[in-house]
Amino acid sequence: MPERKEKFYLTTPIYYTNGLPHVGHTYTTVVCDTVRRYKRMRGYDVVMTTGTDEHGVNVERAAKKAGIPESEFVANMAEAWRALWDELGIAADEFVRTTDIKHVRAVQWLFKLCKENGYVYKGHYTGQYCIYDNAFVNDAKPGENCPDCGRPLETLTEQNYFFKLSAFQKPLLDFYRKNPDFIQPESRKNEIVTFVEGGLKDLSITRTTIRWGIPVPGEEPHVFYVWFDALTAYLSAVGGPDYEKRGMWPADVHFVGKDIIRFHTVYWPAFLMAAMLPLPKQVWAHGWFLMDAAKMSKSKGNVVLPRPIANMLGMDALRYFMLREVVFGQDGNFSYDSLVTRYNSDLANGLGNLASRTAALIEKNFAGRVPKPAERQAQDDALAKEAQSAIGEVLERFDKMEFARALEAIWGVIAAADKYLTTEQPWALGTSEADLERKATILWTSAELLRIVSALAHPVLPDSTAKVWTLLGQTTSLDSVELDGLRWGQLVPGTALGKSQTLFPRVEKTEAIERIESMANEELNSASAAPKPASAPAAPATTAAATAAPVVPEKIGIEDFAKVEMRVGQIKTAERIVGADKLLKLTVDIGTEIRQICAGIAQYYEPEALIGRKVAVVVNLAPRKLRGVESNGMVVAASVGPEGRPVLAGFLEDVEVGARLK
Ligand code: ME8
Repeated sequence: MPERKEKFYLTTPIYYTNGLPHVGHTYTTVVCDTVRRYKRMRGYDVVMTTGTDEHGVNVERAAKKAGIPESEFVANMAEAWRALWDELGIAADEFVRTTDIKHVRAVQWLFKLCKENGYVYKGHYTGQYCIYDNAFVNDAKPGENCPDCGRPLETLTEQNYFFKLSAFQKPLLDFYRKNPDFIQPESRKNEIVTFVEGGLKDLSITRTTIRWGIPVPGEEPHVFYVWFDALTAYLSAVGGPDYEKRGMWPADVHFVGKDIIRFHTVYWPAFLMAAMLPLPKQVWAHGWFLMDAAKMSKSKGNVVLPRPIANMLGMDALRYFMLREVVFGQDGNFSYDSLVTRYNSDLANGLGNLASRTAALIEKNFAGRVPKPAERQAQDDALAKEAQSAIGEVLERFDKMEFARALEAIWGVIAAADKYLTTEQPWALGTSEADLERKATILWTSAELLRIVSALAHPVLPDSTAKVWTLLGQTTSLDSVELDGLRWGQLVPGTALGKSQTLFPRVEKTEAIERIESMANEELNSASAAPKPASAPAAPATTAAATAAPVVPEKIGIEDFAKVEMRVGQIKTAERIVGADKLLKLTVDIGTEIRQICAGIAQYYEPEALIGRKVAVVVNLAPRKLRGVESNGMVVAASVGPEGRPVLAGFLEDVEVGARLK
């Protein structure tokens, strides 16, 4: 652990604003957020930057298609990206937009430095240009397709400002040699070194054919070309020209996908060298998330959306799956099947089950207080040893960005604890003094193991581990726990357990996948049908908030309608959900049982005013999780006005609770 707080600055790419964020973007961002949380728990002063790349031809075209000004288009998009990151528990410290004035100033400042130092000149350029990737393709011939996205290239001649990239071949090669960890993973380093050794051509960094960009001061109509603009965002987020004041630059690590490694390890250090500014310490390029063996991408249209997954299984499930399933650095396949399988096996049956079993037994046998362990037996010591040595291993794995291995080590301990409980059978012990002592030792051991596991897994599963932490009666915030001080044996006997809650309810695979897919379709439809490009948040469990595309519905037969079981329900309790502005958590009496239902009405109804109110409830809807809270049914509401204000359906006459609507 650093003695004084050392700084750690990390970034995600600045994402293009011409499409919805998908699981690929989510992956880089979740990785970055995990490392951010981890470093904080190691005592660093951490800043994480993400943001949106808002200039260029694609945005110009997309805004035109949407029929709105570019500035409005990008503002909507930036909001949609920001909202999604919030929902996924991503706590970036800086969200930089390339249309921010502070960014504009930073780009113009960087250009001035490069120019003053003699690395910028005016010239003409004719080349093959991919408008989708915003890049000239060196050596391509007219009529060829883009080697990256496969779409036709366009021939372009322009007067441009050029950056003397050719002057940086040797300085870059020297830099790579002196900083062997700069390019990660190691396997990608050779690719870059070979590229630079092959010779570097000067780079055009401004355009006159694009309107939507940052102007080159005094040189209009020149605007900065996408990469000179975008890369500077990392610096503008932490002070731009005043970067020294903030003390965060240079970046400790830029996380990127392998598609943009060259821009980050060749262009970016060269721009900074030219400006005589400090260089980032590391660029980490991970592999692709593939869907049906092809790279998931907006242009191919084979994307998986993160929000429906988070709504159904909780954001932690998505975060866990992405980091556990793929070896960081390599490509990995995305499949709903493996997502739900992992959810049920590792989260519901693994961590969730261990937590609920342990808490229930402590509740039952020790009145909800952590028991005092008595004499330890060899198997208790063995488990303690395993957990203690996992701490060291997990920290080492996280340090090396081996997320899958770190999680494997944590889940290895969970499995050992599960086995321990099954063998020791604390539930089968009686009430004699010896039995009670043994029970106390076993349950303390199990609870202590859970405490360790929660702290270790917190960077990946921030929401659910915090719940386990509270369940174990821990009052400090888990975020502020220092991993370096984590040791076996710190769980204080006598601590009162917190309120128990279901962490990961088991789901039926087919139903869960259908539900996720249908929410994803709804989101894609609403995004493509809406006049604005922003991805509307997924509909909570009320028809009022449904934002489906205005397609003409097919007529259905009475037998289809009969499949929907609607009953009169009476609201018993209503409360707001922390962190979910739109949702209320209701308990509703439907005649045969009391159901927990989440409804997207929080902005329009006060919880207290709902108690006792009779509502129409769809009772045979598959349960799902909204913002991590289980919702078992749907309250029916009208959607009123352009903003879709929910108005609860009700009855003018008194009706019996449980009566069926037909
Ligand atoms: O390139 N698998 O933005 P972008 C894994 N604006 N990661 C993926 C992925 C996939 N299938 N698809 C996308 C840009 N990503 C520029 C960046 S930075 C100064 C400017 C992730 O919206 C991955 O991190 O196309 C990739 O590098 C990034 O999204 C590309 O995002």
